[in-house]
Amino acid sequence: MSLADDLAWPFFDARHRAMQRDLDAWCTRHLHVDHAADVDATCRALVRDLGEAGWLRHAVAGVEHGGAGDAIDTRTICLVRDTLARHDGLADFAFAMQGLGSGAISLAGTPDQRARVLPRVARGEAIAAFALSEPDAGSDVAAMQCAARVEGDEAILDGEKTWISNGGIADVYVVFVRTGEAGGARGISAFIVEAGAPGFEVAGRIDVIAPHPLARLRFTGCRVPLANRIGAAGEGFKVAMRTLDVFRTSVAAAALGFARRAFDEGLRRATTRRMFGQTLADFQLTQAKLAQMATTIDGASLLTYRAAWQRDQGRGVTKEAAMAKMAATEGAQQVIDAALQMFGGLGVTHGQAVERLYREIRALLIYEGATEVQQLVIARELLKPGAPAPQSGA
Ligand code: COS
Repeated sequence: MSLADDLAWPFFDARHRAMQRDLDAWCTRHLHVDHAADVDATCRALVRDLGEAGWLRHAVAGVEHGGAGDAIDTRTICLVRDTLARHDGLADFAFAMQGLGSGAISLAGTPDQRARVLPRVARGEAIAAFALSEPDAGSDVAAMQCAARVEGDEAILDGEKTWISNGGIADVYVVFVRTGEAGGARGISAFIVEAGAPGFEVAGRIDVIAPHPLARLRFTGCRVPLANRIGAAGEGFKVAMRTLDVFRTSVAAAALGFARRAFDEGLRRATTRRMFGQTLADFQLTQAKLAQMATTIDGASLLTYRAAWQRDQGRGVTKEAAMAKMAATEGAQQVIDAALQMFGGLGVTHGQAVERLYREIRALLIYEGATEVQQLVIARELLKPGAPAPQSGA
């Protein structure tokens, strides 16, 4: 269940193995995050360091725009997140949000939009954010109310967004708004909004159990050039879903990184903690727990890298990404909880890795589509007309 073992799977090429080995070594040398320090300053520094070291090139597409390849390589993104998350959750956050925040531009931006934004994101000189959720439109994205009307060659945005990661520190926001070409999902468009645009403000910061930059955004007559629209008018929902197809799989990878770290911590504890004249690992109860944790991690890893590999083959992955996200995040929570239990009272003490992991994993079961949304997505794919029919018995 170590990532080094999983890299032998046929999902990967030699370049993936080399990249992961180098990143892991870089993390050991460079990642010493002070979790007591100011979270905004820490995230800015992490983006800068990841950019300078070249790791953010994997978060954007297009070699001419500073990307590592012409298309986003989902396996690489997942390996980066799996590795960073095992070392430090905030480093994973910093990497992931550069990718999610600029993902719509990588996937559907015009050449001009890509040239304007992606090189800065890849170098860590601009911080990106993805603004989709609203107070009354989280799981039900198509219910969004934040709207834009067109006047000449400008779009004028009015409304609110919430739960926006990097809100407050981002330089570039991809904002999804209702533009009214049709009702529901067919009347949404995506726009690039630069921090500092007149009429755009951070309405408030949100404190969460695993601190990271998170905010509510407000748009009041905020004017942006129509040239900042990503994709065609009314196509924003599909752009959002295509972006999530990539990044949902990578959330699964981050959950895996957390789970692998928890397993390592738990194993170390189990083999060194003595009680009743033996180690914790000598108890069959502990052995059963370790076996369950390892199996959960391997299952989640297979689902995650299956989805990543399948997308890199150019095939649809809506169902596979949803399966991976659901299984890996739910599984990681169980693994982390079991590891924490092995630490007894120490496990809930601030400063312990398992305590931090316990707080860090929780949001992953909610953002980029809660577990219940993933179940909905999987079931819809299974029940779609044209989905493979059940085979009759032998
Ligand atoms: N890729 C491309 N297109 C997609 C797509 C995907 N993965 N998923 C849906 N679409 C398309 C559909 O094909 C449909 O196109 P047509 O209008 O041409 O038929 C359109 O988008 C609308 O799809 P659908 O009818 O499924 O929309 P719903 O409003 O029913 O979508 C779910 C429901 C739950 C799937 C969607 O709202 C969702 O994913 N919600 C969770 C959002 C989320 O992750 N929020 C967190 C924000 S980031 S922290």
